[in-house]
Amino acid sequence: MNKISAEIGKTIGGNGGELHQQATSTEDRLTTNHGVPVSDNQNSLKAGPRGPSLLEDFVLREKIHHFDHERIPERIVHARGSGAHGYFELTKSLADYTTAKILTEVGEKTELFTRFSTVAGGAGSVDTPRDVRGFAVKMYTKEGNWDLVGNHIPVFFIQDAIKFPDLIHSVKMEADRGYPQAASAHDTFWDFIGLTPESTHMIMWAMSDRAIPRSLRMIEGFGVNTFRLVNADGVATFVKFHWRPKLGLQSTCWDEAVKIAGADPDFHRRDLFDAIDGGDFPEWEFGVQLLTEDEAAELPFDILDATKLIPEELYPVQIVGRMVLDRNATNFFAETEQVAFLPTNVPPGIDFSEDPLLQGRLFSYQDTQLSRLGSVNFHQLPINRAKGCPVMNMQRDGHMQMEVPAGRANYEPNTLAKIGEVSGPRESLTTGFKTFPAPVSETKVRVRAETFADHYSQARLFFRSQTAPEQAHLASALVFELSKVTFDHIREQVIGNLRNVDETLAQRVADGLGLAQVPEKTAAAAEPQDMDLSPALRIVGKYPETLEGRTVGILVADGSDSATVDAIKNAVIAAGAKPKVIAPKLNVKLDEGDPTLIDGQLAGSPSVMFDAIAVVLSDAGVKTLLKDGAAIDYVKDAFGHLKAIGFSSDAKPLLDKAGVEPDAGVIELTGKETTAFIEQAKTRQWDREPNVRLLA
Ligand code: HDE
Repeated sequence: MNKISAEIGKTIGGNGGELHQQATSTEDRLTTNHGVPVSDNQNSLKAGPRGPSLLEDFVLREKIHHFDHERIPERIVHARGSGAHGYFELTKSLADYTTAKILTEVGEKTELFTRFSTVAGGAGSVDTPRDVRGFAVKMYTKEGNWDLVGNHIPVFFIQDAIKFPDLIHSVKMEADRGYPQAASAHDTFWDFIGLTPESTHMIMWAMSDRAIPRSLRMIEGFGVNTFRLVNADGVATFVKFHWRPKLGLQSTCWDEAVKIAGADPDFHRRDLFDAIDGGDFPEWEFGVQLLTEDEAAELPFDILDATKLIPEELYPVQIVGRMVLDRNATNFFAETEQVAFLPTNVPPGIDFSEDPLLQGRLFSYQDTQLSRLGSVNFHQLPINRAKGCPVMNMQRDGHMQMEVPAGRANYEPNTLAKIGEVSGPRESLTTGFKTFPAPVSETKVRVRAETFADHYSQARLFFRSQTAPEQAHLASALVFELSKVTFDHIREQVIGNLRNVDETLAQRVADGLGLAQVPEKTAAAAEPQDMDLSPALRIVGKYPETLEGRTVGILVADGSDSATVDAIKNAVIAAGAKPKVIAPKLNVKLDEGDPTLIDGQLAGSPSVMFDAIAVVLSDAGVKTLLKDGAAIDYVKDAFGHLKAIGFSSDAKPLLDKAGVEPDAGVIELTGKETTAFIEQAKTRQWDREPNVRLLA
């Protein structure tokens, strides 16, 4: 602030001018966007201290003008996202199948940027709705960017790209009323789903607990569409891509997800940021399922149909690499918001299949970037720029050109642009991208292939492969969603479809909704088949039980025993998790010692934010907390959400008031013994569920 304005600031009642530092050199000097030094960033230019403001004030006008245009259109789908930088490392060569260097050079690390997202909600919506999660990875390979733009569910709602706008319109907030936000539990979505039986398999996944993940660090990822790998001999192999979280796959309970949305709308974004910030880098295995054309032809479904998966029991996922996310974005907008994924970004050696959903995606993403980022030069933004290799061609100019191409030759071939001995850049028949010459010779038609007709067998496979608690959650999710539907005929249509999946499921949903009878069964285009169950489709039991990467909330108050608190903290850390000490006030006097700072204030840190809880209270402490609804809910919710609860003996009255009944997951902490508590904290208490919740 300069002298005059500081004086004016003081004269007219102060604007904090005396708190503002002055620049000391050109290095720390505030400037306009054009580099003109700014003398006063607190006051606009006025005719006299009390105005009016002057149009001449270019500092003010530039600042407001830029601010007015700070937002770009959010993504029409996947608007809400969180991203991080990291690397891919190949652990096993796929040279027999592909020439892509990223899949053949074992040990090479390739920089990448990953963006996770929800699908339906806007950019400012909450992190924990029931929804599909996007799992998009941009790998900056030596042969150009490879964008593997997948989801956390291996199948999709529709088979043909032409249905995508209808699907998305139906799930987004309803056209006339502008709600609900980030929710599928409404008429238009289920209207579309009921009339689109091909979506039934995906609905099974979307109604399962997979759609309410505990953490973005604990989701699987899938390329969904079938791709091809092409080797040096030009031989193609069909491939499905998989990401597997090292921390295992974990979900929340529905009631928990709803409460997290209120307690911390940024729950997943914060969790990812904090983990990476704290050096706890999330990691995924990268795997492939490989099939020859002949093997694909033998499958009882079409490999080009994105509503189908290939059971891992038939074609195991071969782990060939890993992804580590080890750096948060420096700037959310510049990176996470402006990152532009294109399924068309594939290096030589990876190619597309004829999957009609994928084919539609191949032009859509390029197109959407133009309306979102506003320029054909969006690839020049730092986050989108190919980093593993030079980018050279004769494309020029355009809105927001950020390069300054030198030379006269902006055409090819030419003799004027010299790169070493060559007048380049030039095409390369040996290393350039070559499309796999899949034979095409057919009549032009608008039809759905007969091989896409079976809409229910894999939905049945999914439902029947789940464990009992998972089936109950799935059925209950359907009840919840359909209870929000206001038209009987829509509900009936959906349940009529479900009868093709599993009669007991349809019955449970009808009972859960209180329908007098199960609606009429929908005629299936192809009779559903029973397939061998696939345990790989479960969450429960699929990965080893662990506390790694999780958080344990330890509720304390003045007078709590510090030795017990320390013992739990140490045991939690030893198990790879984070302890968070929660108390009614930010400072607490354990054992009546000196006040220590805790991690979270009780009202703002409900137990939904933790994977297990411990309650360590003195006799006096518990008496106070018995009058605090937040403390009672803390315990009640943890019990209802099937979490392990460790407690000191004096804390027992709080558990009683919260309605906690003894079971294997409710453990009295005696002395420094924490083993039983830590063991139970590694898993949800599924056996408890029938005692705390009525499920369909
Ligand atoms: Fe997308 N999708 N999609 N999608 N999709 C977009 O592209 C589209 C589909 C997926 O973090 C958009 O840049 C069509 C399947 C992810 O930035 C848009 C069809 C799968 C993301 C678009 C599909 C996906 C998108 C919106 C049917 C799983 C977020 C903004 C033919 C394999 C990427 C954008 C990010 C984003 C179109 C279907 C995954 C509009 C037309 C199937 C993870 O171009």
